[in-house]
Amino acid sequence: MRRTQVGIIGCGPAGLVLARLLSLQGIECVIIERQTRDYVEARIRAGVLEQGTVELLRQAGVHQRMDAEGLPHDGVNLAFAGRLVRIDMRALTARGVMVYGQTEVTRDLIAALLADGLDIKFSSPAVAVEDFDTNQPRIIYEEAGQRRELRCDFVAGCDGSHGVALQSVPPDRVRAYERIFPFGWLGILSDVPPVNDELIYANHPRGFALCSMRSPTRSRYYIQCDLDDRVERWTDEMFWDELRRRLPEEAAERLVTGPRLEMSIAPLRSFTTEPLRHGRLFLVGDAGHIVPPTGAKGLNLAVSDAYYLATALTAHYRENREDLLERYSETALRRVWAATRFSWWLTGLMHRFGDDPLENRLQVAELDYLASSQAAQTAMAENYVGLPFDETFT
Ligand code: FAS
Ligand code: PHB
Repeated sequence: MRRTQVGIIGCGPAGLVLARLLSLQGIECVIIERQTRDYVEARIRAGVLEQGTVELLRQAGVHQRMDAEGLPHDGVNLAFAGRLVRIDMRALTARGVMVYGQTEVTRDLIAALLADGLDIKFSSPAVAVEDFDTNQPRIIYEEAGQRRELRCDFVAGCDGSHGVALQSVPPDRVRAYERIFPFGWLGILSDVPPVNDELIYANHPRGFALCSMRSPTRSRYYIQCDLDDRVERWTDEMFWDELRRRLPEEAAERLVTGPRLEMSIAPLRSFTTEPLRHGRLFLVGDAGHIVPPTGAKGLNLAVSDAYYLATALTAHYRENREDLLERYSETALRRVWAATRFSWWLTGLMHRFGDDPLENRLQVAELDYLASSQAAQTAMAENYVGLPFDETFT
């Protein structure tokens, strides 16, 4: 039976950032990942990094490509009623965001960890976490079809939504808060120049639209779609036509279209479990909470959870302290709830929920207020660039 200090289930941003921060502190860990390396490195997900995430990736020494290829953004744009309003985040908060794909962040972290000799067991699905109420928890996993056990001091469940970590906890020990939104996002990735040099979030009577990018030559667009919609139903032309309809004229005219590299539908869901600690099992990232992607918070929350847990584990191993491990759940959840509230608010403001014309009129009225109030813009900007980490957590 293999033994390690921290057993990590999942090779997404949460597991990778945690492993990197722990390795830099000389704390031994092993990552158990059910997919192949190629699969993990090909996944297309988030694209906006908060300033706090950018600073943490620099501290972790995995920033070279991000700083060379990432796109720093000082502003974000809201489109509604034919208008385009820019929120100058830099002027309002002295902070910005970085547009750099989660795919690239994942590749950079895996490369750095493997270069340091970290053991990442790809194609090894974990099937259960056991004995997490003792000081010797075990991860049961399969490797090359064989049942294996990894004995640890601590287990970090970084296995995303519907992972085995949370499923290993008796339901009566978990409080869950869930909302499934009555629509999804149909997203396209295409090698065309972005319609704008900053993101555009569009509120339109036909539904929400988002203009994002991965580079000056690769764009990522989303349109609100019905939950039961199917990618097969959409030709590229249909997607571009519908997107064009939902953008203000000045942007619609500039839209460059092209063939899809990828097209997929993501459901919109808000899900939070409490607590994030069960004995010596810690939930990190999507394993403990999901936010709708409107606020671009999912990846960033995975990183902040990993930061808090790495800080707590380092204090445990270095100074034999238990206080930060005890405070991990409440501290991480405080930031999670703040991001959940913001993602909920922006989703409510920018999406079409039904045919009630009053609803859209109220949304436009709130957007009009946002366009004219520095106080409202500052509130939005400080949430979008990312609320500060808890400085007392040291
Ligand atoms: P992840 O889901 O990234 O990683 C979990 C890992 O655990 C995966 O590699 C999985 O294979 C592995 N795993 C699962 N079960 C396992 C088991 N039993 N054994 C071993 N390994 C196991 N956020 C945005 O801000 N913008 C977006 O546009 C956006 N788009 C998204 C699209 C999709 C389809 C999804 C699902 C999420 C999207 N998100 C987006 C949110 C996303 O960025 C997540 O918040 C982020 O990936 C969370 O990172 P992790 O917690 O590491 O979980
Ligand atoms: C993306 O670029 O994929 C993206 C950007 C902002 C969001 C969601 C997704 O809010």
